[in-house]
Amino acid sequence: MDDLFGDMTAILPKRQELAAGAILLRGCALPQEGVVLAALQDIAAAAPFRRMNTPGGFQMSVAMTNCGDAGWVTDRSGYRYDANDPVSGNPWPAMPDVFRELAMSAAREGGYPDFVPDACLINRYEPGARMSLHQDKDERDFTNPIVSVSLGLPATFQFGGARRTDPVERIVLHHGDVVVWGGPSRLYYHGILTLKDGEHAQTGRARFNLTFRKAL
Ligand code: MD3
Ligand code: FE
Repeated sequence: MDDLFGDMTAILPKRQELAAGAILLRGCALPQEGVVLAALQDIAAAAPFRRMNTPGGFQMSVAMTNCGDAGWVTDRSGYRYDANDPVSGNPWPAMPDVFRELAMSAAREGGYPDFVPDACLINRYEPGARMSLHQDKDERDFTNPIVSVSLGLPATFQFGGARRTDPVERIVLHHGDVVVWGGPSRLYYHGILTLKDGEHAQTGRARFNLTFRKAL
């Protein structure tokens, strides 16, 4: 029995609590990397990555697309979730089963067995791209966690607390890492430092981040 338990712990992903309610599952997405990246290509063919404009009139350095029942968009009029891609006017591509299953299994692992995402925001970082410190507050119900999946080049993730002025910590997120952001951490300020140049075997000169949300 001891041996069996020893073997099981060897295949279980390492988990680490980054902040109150934020669980890092290192390498959790690695078994699905191939199917996830293939599904991502199909989504990007139907709803190409684009650099959106902020209400303040800046163009984001991160390129984005979405899948699911709703997609996060920003333009001069503000931030919102929309059922349709504003570029094509078509509904966002459906969320692939492998995406939903990955997010739900990570959420369950993180203590959220009832999480069912309806939206997946997909970020593409090329070298030089960054995301400044912000909160995610455009969803209806903050009791639902957000599940984030990192793919490709590593990036330094920065997270603070519930106030913009709270001290920040940094952690490098690698290909296959998954973080479940629930509890108090759901409303913590966070961002991504400028992506360094590099080459990743699966994604080339890019990092992709999928964030699964219950938006509606
Ligand atoms: C903590 N994305 O899309 S993922 C975002 O790597 C976003 O692209 C970053 O911030 C990225 O909004 C960070 C980790 C993450 C995502 C959502 C969070 C951390 C979070 C929501 C609340 C608290
Ligand atoms: Fe965010």
